[in-house]
Amino acid sequence: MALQKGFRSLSIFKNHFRRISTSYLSPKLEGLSKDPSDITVEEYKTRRKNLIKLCLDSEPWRTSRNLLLCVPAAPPAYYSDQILYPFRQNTDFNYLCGYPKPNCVLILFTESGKEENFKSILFVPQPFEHQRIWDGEFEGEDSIARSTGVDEVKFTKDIASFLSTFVTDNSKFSLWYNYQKAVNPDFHKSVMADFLRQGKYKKLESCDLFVQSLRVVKSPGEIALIRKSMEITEAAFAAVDHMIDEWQSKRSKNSPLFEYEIQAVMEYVCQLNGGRLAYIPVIAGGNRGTTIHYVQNNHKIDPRELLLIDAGCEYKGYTTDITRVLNFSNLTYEQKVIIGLVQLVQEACIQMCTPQYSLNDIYRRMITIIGEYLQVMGFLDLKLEGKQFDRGADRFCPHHVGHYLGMDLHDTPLVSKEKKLQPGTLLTIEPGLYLRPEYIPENLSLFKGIAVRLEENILVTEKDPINLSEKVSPREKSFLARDADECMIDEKAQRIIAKLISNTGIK
Ligand SMILES: [Mn+2]
Repeated sequence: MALQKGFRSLSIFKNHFRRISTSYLSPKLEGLSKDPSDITVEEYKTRRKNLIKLCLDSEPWRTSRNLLLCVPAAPPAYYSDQILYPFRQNTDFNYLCGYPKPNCVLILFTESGKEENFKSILFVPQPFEHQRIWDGEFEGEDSIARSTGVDEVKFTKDIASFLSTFVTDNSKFSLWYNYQKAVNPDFHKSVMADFLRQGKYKKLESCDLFVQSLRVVKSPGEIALIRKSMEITEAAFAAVDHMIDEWQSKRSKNSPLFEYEIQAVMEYVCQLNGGRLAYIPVIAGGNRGTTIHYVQNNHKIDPRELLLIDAGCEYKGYTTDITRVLNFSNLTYEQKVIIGLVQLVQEACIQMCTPQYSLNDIYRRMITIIGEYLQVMGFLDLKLEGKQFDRGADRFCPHHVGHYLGMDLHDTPLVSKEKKLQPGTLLTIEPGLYLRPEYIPENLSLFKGIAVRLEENILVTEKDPINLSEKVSPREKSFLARDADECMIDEKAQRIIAKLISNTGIK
């Protein structure tokens, strides 16, 4: 039985490679730009300096300006006994020093009379004897200090004694440590819980909001890495386009295409280029797209249905997050109407990605346009107003218009979505419409099960927003422009939408 199964999967494997090893893949990959430089040591130093400044400036009236700031690295995560998941560093720790190993602790502190000259110590686990046999050679303290730019590298076993000396030397200090959300529970239990119990600090606060308020504005070095991550995403979507073309040209009843095959190709292209998928992608055919977090990806693709792909790449800690909708046969009128609407909403929302607006401003605009259109179409009662109107529209688009993007997929969640966008901020704009059958009146039953989300990654500037993802599965190649006229919604509907958009005051 096992052998037979083995043979079966071998043939799938071959078939799969035939699909992706043809000429279309390699030129695309060779065309990728040179690897941008990593974040420099100088930039890590600047980030730490900016953070200290924010903490000190938050209490200008204090007589004592001493502080002790503690940011732990993530612990390793286990899949099962001793078997590791791929390691992912605590993002704030990564942002502040870039050191990629688990169970470290970064401490920044100022001492009496030398507030402007803060010091940084990176505590790393001391390698036990023979560890190199399991984990490779220990890098060495000097090398770690050079690559992170910290003043000193010590071993984590010495943190407790460092803390007690600090307390003796500095009677008044504020402690910056997020004890409510201990990033590293073992470190919290073994060191910090006791230190907190002693209560020697004058004030206890978390610096998470300050770190995130720095992270939300991207530096040129970060934008270069994001662009590279985007190029890989572009290559991954292009490989999918080609795989689908090939599948369609040779389509037969005996050769189904499964959603996970698309996931596999994207994973392959990301890894081949030094990245990885940033999250489990959503590869959802037809009605499954109305389940926002559908990640099973185990169904056959029905060429009569739309296919929603939400996927992104993480490259050197920087993430992209893209959604496209593909079709395999002529679109139905209903599909065209929904796609056309989402496209127009998206264009209107992207125009708002400027320092005049906040994410929530854009969200409210999206809900207004979607709701009014759904009323015109007969999906929502024309009499709905206020909260009921919002609730009605929310059924068809139950998520926000977007989120900040960067090192994390849902980046800097502590930065309010009411805050006006700042130049250098990266965000997603991802309006969607999900026509779950239970919300669709019978006279509109042909709309049942249609799911469309279009997601772009937008960089806010002083002037016009920049769409970093416009080359990802560009519209010429995806359904929207395979046949441009085909895809436009009819003139009357277009006029209605144009009017609705102009009513919202967007130019
Ligand atoms: Mn997203």
